[in-house]
Amino acid sequence: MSVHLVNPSDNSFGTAVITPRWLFVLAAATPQIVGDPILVDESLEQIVPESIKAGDIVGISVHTGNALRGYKVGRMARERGAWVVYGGIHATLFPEEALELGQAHAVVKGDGDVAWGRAVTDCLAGKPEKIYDGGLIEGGEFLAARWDLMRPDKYMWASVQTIRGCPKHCSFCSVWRTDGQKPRQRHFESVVDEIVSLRRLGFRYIALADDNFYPVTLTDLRLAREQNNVARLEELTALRTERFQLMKELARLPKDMVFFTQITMEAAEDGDFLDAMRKANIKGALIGVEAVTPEGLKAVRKDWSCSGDEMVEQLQKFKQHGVHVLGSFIFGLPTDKPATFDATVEMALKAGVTFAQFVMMTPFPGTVDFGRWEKQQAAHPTLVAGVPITRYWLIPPEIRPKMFTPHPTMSSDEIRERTQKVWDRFYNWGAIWERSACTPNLRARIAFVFLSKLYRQMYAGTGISTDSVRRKKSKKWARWTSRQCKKLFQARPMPDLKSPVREPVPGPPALLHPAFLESESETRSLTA
Ligand code: B12
Ligand code: SF4
Repeated sequence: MSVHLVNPSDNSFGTAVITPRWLFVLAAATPQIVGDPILVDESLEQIVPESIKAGDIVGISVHTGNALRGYKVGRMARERGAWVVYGGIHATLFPEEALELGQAHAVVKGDGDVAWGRAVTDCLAGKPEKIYDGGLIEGGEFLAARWDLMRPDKYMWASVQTIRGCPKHCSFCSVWRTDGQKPRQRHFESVVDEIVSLRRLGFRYIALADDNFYPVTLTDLRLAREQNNVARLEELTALRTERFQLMKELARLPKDMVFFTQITMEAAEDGDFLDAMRKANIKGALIGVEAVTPEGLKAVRKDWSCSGDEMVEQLQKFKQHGVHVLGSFIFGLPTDKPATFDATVEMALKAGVTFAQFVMMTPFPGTVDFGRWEKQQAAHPTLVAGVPITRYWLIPPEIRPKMFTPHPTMSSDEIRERTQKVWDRFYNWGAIWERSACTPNLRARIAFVFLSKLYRQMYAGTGISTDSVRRKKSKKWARWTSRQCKKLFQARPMPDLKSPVREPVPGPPALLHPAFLESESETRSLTA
């Protein structure tokens, strides 16, 4: 018998931008007794049904966007006599749906690092439980991925997670609810060893698949000190110190390595942190800007973020410290007006963000927005092809609306068209060429142009467009461009590369305070 792990996708491009990390982590979690699992990433190519035999175990990961395809794969596998197990964020939130529509034998909720092994063992014994609660494991328990099972020629970037969870509570985001508000930080040694194994294979571009790379703000530290909360101050300082240790180690890796992460804009306050990022070759970060007006920020519960010129300045700080920004903006918020679209793109251009994404408001399950919408819909549910709109992921993609929640003043079409125009303006050839000046040489500049166009095509071209000819053309273009980009990202493998030698530290590492937590003596009196 074999174990198969399937990453479902309706769109196969032959080459993918980023490795789906769960696939390689679950491979590491697969009990040795069943041998190496067979990994199928459908964003490369679709699964071959004949590869599944009776008695095999098939693990399928679903997020909301690929749930429908995932259920189809599961039904196919069950029909062929396999054990079917689901996991991932969507299955965590809707286990009953996976059992019913995906014909699962079992669903693993939460983290799979430990629970997947139990599910496999029980399937082998012919007695899987319906639900396994993987919960939220500690950072130290996160498994390193099995990169030896990856096809390196198929991906541009590999992904390594350094931290899970986020202390914020944005209304459109499920992370703080499903992954917790307590940051779960992985030991930096494990992160670095994994990155070294990827560089050996020829990967120099690594996406740090983090919820928020800056888990401790200066305000958090200040508050803990003002409240005389020594335990909290120690805890936060330890987290911060380990962030710096990680970055120090990353800085010792081959100089051609490039990292990219996700971070909140608050990091602009911390020059030391941004400098450490630059030295660590963390050259870019996705920042959820979401909205540019105070009303918009309040609507998404991000009123801790600044707006207007202050926002421009904060975004510019990243670039000044050598960290490029991929700004992420949401359109379709109830506070949006027609003028918001131009104001947003102008802000993005003024702030000099290197990349930007403009997504349309989607109520993802598990979020505050989703809960509110579901309540509103409860009395008179809107149906599309017989499916309640609050289960939009079950509507066939060809007839699925592009927006789900009505806007008080604009139609969905108006929002979609205006969003498309914003993408077109931000990613026109002239604007991209101008932005590409930030690269060090012509080769990098060409890579930048290709990547910008690919990014725009993959997100805006296939997602927003309602016109099927445009969508098809867009997919073809994305397929061709991704092949060219792959070549630009390839690096010479370094099979002999070793992890940097770590000197044994006598006792716990010295805790790193920011300057405002001042003199050593005051710190000692607080933590004594
Ligand atoms: C890195 C990341 C990205 C990266 C890389 C994506 C990639 N190809 O890997 C980028 C920036 C490209 C990205 C894009 C998007 N992302 Co994203 N992303 C993440 C992030 C931060 C980490 C994902 C990750 O790699 N984690 C590491 C792995 C190891 O963890 P994991 O996937 O959760 O898997 C564990 C468990 O879930 C479980 N498990 C998972 N699968 C299975 C299967 C089985 C059988 C079992 C037993 C267990 C199991 O075990 C694993 C190990 O513990 C998550 C947030 C999060 N905390 O999950 C959001 C997240 C997954 N993204 C999200 C979204 C919405 C998107 C976008 C739609 C954003 C947008 N509007 O464009 C796109 C969609 C891209 C796509 N088509 O997949 C949402 C999904 C919400 C939902 N309900 O589906 C999340 C949860 C963030 C959020 N704000 O809520 N994303
Ligand atoms: S959107 Fe970002 S900052 Fe807000 S809760 Fe989610 S991960 Fe945290």
